[in-house]
This record gives sequence, C-alpha cells and structure tokens, in this order.
Amino acid sequence: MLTATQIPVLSAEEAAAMVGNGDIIGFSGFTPAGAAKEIPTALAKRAVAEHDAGRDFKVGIVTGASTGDSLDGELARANAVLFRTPYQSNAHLRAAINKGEACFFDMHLSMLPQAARYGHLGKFSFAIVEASDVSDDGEITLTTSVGASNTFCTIADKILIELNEYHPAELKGLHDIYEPLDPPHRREIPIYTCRDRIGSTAVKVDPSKIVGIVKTNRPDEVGGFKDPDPTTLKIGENVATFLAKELEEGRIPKEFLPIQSGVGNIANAVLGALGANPKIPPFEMYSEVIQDSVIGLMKSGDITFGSGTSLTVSPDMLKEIYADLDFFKERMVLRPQELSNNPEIVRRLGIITINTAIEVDIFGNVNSTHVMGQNLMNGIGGSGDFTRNAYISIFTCPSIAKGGAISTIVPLVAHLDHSEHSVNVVITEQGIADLRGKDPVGRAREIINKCAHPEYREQLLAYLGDAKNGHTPQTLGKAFAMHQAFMEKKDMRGVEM
Ligand code: 0RQ
Repeated sequence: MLTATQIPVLSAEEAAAMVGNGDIIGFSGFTPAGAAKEIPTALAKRAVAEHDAGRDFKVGIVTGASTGDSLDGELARANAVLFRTPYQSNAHLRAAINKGEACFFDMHLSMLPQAARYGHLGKFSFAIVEASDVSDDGEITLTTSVGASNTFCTIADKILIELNEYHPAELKGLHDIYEPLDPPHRREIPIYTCRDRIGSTAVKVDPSKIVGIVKTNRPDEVGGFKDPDPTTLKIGENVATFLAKELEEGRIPKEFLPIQSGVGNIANAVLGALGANPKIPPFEMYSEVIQDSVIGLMKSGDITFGSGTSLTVSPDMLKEIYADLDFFKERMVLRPQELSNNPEIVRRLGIITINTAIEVDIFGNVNSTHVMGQNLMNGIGGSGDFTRNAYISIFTCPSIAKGGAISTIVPLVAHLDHSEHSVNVVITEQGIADLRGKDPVGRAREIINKCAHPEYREQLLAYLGDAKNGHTPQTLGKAFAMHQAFMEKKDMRGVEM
C-alpha cells in the first residue's frame, strides 16, 4: 500500500472551508456506492452557517448519478444546491427540485463525462472523491464506484480525497480506468467482450492537485429493495418467458447476449426471474449497476461476469464480497460510466436492455422520469444510453399504479424519454407486447390487449376508435383526458374517450 504521506490530512470542516460560494464540484458516487460523504456533510453545515450570517452559499453539484443522503440530502436540506446534474433519487432533493427551489437538469449518464470535459457544465473548482488508497505520486484507487470520478479528477483545479478505510486496499484491480480522447481525435473504444480490460487500475493525476485527504470509515448508504410481490414476480416471469422464446426461435444467438438491467424494485425482481428460468443459459451483464440480485446469481453460477460502473449492494452483501474478494474480482469490473453506458459498446456487444417505465403510451413511447408529466421522479439515468442502442430493448412496469387509480398504459405519454423508434418490447404483469415490425395501430392493439389492465382496456380501445385518424391516430383534445381525470378526481378509471 502506497498511501500518501506527503498530502495534508484535514478534517472534513477544514476541507469544506476551501470551497467557495458558486464553486462547481464533481463528487464521486454513482448511486450511494462510492459517494463522498464527509465533506458534503461538512459543506452543508457550512452553508447553513453562511446563510445564518446573511451570506449566499451554494455550489454546483455534479456526480456520476444519484448519491447518498449525506450528499444530496444534506446539501438539499441546507438549501446549498446551485445546480444539480445528471441524476438523483433523494426524497428531499426531489422535493426541492419539484418546488422549483433547486435547479436540476437530467442528462444521459454516458454523456456527462464528455460534457464536463467539453466545458459545457462550466469550470470545475474541485473533484471530491472517495478512495480506498492514494499514493504520493497521484494514483487514486477508487471504492465501490467509478462513475465520472476519473473525469472530475482530470478536469478539476483541485482534488480532495475522502480516504475511506471501510474498503480494503485489495480493491485495487477491480477498476478499469480509461478515458477516450475528445473529437477530432476520438478512436474506437477497444472493448469487444464484457470482460475486456483496456485501462489502468487507478485514476492517475498530477499529485500537486491533491490538496488534502479526509480520513473516514463509513459504509455506503445503500438502501434495501422491497421484497418481490406477485406483480413484480409475474413481470419477471414474463421477461424470462419472452427471452427464452427468442432464444428458442433463433433471434438471440445460442450463446445468449449480455444483459443490462435498470434500477429499482422491478429490475431486481426481473433479474431473479432470469436466473431462475432453466431455459435461460448462464449469462454476462454489461450494465450500469451491479446490485444484490446479481451477486446472488454470480454465486449460483447463473451470471458468469458483470461489467458495471458501481457495486450498489447492501452493507451485508458488501461484507460477503469483501470476505471472498478474489472470487468476485475475477467475475466483475467497474468502469467509468462513459464506458459502462457507451452507445458504441452497447451496439457492438448486442446488449439486451431491460428498463422500467413510469408510463407507456399505446404507440410505444415511454416516460421514465415524470409523474403526470410534471414532477421529476429520479431521472433518465442510463436507460436512454442502453435503450437507443440495444439488440432488443425491453420496458417493464406494472399495468397499474396507486391501487389501480392510475393506468401506466395511456393514450399519450405526458413526458417523453424514449420514443417509439427505440422501444421494442413492453412487458407488464398482464403480458408481453412485441412491437417489432408493427405500425402504430398494430402497436396500439398489441399494447392495449396484452399489457393494459383489463379495467382500462375498453377506454384505451375507445381512444383508438376506428383508427382512421391518421398514421398515428391521435385525438389531441382527449390525449391527456386520463391524466386530467387523475389530477382532478385522483382516478383515471371510467374516462369517456
Ligand atoms: O411510488 O414509491 O410512492 O409507491 O413510482 O415505482 O413500481 O416501485 O418501481 O422502484 O422499479 O422504479 C421508473 C422510477 C421505477 C425507476 C422508476 C410510482 C409507484 C412508486 C416507484 P411509491 P415502483 P421502481 C439505468 C436505469 C429511470 C432511470 C433508469 C427509474 C414509484 O426505474 O427511476 O431507468 N427509472 N435507470 O407507485 C404515478 C405512474 C407511476 C407512478 C409508478 N404512472 N404515475 N406514479 N409510480 N408508475 C440503467 C442501468 O443500468 C441501471
């Protein structure tokens, strides 16, 4: 271990005192995994003190994706968010965003690092990065995520390290750090299989940029999942049935193809169902997040390799991984999000992508981010990076939400994240709608009959009417009648179309 001896060790408060009002900071963290914890908490306290003294104090917060409560929660509660990008999932930050109190812009996660390098997000004063090791010659070994930390360290004026002793120095070797050149010098990224390693095991920086180390010993703030229920289990079973049939009929090669699976309760249940289906051979993942269910499937041999940008597992699961680190280091790699989500690689490897929708319209457009088209839930995350470039793109969701008062299948999505051109298959607990090779009316009949909840089928078919209203038969005056009914009466049922 080459842990630095010449870089000053600071308290979190001393580190936070270096940051100025209006600074733009690139924090480590992709989900709560590997997120900075001590310095953002100290920054939030400082913001409160500054505000109490009548001074402005807000910072621009850029991360890999979501983070833990000690970053997004603390800074949101302290009203210290100048702007936030590219993704979040924190209840307090979400509330501030939806009240118009915090500026947030939602980005494709693969594009965040290059946007930062291109200067599109402003000048970064600091990179604040959690590490398991740092050497005097500027080699930073990350912890449970890579995200955009490598890019933040490259472009920021100064670097502050949170050296987290919770993570063993033997993590070295888990990461594969590589940064593409910018246009006009960009070349192909030489990843040809999920397992390829093309970079270095540590982030290498000019050591004179590292202005301090804050020592800590805190686990990631990863929350648990809801236990699968009959609906999520049925969705998972339907996904497995669909993929087994594709394999049987030769539309997926017999070796199978890498899987990307999204975040959340449904994604967790879907992975479990894939592992349990005897017709699906052991498979590899080329995804963003390696979550609890993936680890279980690695142990059972159902997942043979996992490439991701974060290891987002519960504290107990992380302990199990660290107890058998050699086994897991052979079976996984953490890459920068610019590579884990890279469209070039997704298309080359032929990834089967499985993401979750908030709502889907009858023509196959998907809303992943906004409730009733207005309130942000989390963000697009990597779902666009994967969906647009997939071998087969699948969206899953329950057919109803809020006890049936909401149909997730609607005439027209109230916010668009993934268009009909990118969405191949929609799966609910009701069934499987295969949209490939169908025109808009064909897609509408498939989605309504196979995926909509029976309570909503009639009104959706009534909206489609005799389908003579153009190539994509819309009735603009009624397209949001179901949403409108929910906003007014808290129920979408029984709307006359
Ligand atoms: O609300 O928490 O109050 O009960 O939304 O819904 O069913 O628990 O689903 O946890 O799987 O999350 C799309 C948000 C789904 C997530 C989303 C309400 C519902 C519930 C959560 P409650 P569930 P999940 C990157 C992958 C975008 C980013 C992405 C997401 C809550 O998957 O953020 O794909 N995706 N990243 O009741 C009103 C509707 C609703 C609704 C659900 N139509 N209207 N509320 N809810 N549908 C790629 C990777 O590789 C990781």
